[in-house]
Amino acid sequence: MTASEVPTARSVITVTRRLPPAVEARLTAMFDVRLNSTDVPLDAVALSRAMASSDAMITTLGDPLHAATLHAATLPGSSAVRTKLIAHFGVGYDNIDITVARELGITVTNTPGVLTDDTADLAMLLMLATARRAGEAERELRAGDWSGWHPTHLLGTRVSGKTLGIVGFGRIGRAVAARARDGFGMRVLAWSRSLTQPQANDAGVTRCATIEALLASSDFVSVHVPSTHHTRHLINGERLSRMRPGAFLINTSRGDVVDESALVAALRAGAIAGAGLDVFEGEPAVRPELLQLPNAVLLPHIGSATHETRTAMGMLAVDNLEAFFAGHEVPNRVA
Ligand code: 8YV
Repeated sequence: MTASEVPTARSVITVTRRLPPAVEARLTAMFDVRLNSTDVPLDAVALSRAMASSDAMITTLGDPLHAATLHAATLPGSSAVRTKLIAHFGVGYDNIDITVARELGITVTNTPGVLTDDTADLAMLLMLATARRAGEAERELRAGDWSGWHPTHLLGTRVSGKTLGIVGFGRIGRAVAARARDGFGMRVLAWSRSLTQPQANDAGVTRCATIEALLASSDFVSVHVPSTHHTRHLINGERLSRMRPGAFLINTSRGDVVDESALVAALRAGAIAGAGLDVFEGEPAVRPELLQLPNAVLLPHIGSATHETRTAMGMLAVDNLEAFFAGHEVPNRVA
C-alpha cells in the first residue's frame, strides 16, 4: 500500500468472530470496527460482502476464503477488492487461498510464535492422556462405575523415558521436543522435509532421514506440519502400518494431515495403541467411529485456547492492522 492509498477516515475492519475483550477494546479505539455480535460463523456470501465493504478483515480458521469467495468480493466491473488486508487470527492459514489473495492485491498476515507454548503443552497433555487412559478413567468415574482401587485397574503405558517422534520441526515441533526431552527424559526423533543435521544437533534431537524410519522407531508420534497439498494425508494407512503396535499418534496440527478413516481402521485393529486428536478432517464434525473408540482422546481444537494466548494472538493481529494502515511493512506477512 502506498501512502496515497492509506484511508484518511477511520478504516473499516470486519472481525468475523468474537475476540477477547482487551483485543476488541483496542480495535474499537483505533478503527471503525464491525464485530460479529452473534459469534456465528459467516457463510461464503456474508464473507464476500464483508470483504467488499471493509478495508481489512480479521479472520479465523472457520472462515473459508477460497478463490470463489475472494473473487465474489471484487467491486463491480473491477478486479479489485476493498479489503486490502486479511489479518488472520491463527498461525495456520490453510483456509485462505493465498495465491488468489496475492493476485487480488490483498496482504495476508498470521499470528506465529504467541501460540507455540500452549499448543506444545496440549500435545504433551494428549500424549499423557492417551497413554494413561485419562479420558476412559474420567468417564468411568463420572458414570459412577468406579468400584475402588485395585492393582490391575486401568493400567496404561509409561510416557517418561520413551521415544517420541516429531513430524514437522517448526516452532511448535521444537517446543514439544524440549518439553519431552527436558521434562520427561524422552529420546526425541525428528523428521521434516527441510530439517538439517546441524539444526537437529542444535535442538538435541535425532534426525530421521525418512518419515518411515521415524514412525518405525517411535513410541509416540506427534504431528506438527501445516496443512498444504504436500501434507494432506501425510499419515496414511501405509504409514500408520509402519508404526509400532504399542505406539500412540498425537495430532494438534490440522485434521487433514492424517487420513482419519485409515486411523480408525488402525485403532480398531489394534495396529497402534491409541490416538490423541485436537483437530479433525471435517471439524467441527467428528467421525462417529472415532467417538466410539475408547483408545482415542478427542479435544475440540483447543491447542491455543488460553486467555493469555488468545489475547496475544488478537494483539498480534491488531499490530499487523496498525502497521498496515500506518503505511509500514506488516510484521507477519504471509502474502
Ligand atoms: C487457532 C490454530 O486457535 O493458529 C492456528 O493455526 O490452529 C489455532 O490454534 C486458530 O487458528 C484460530 O483461527
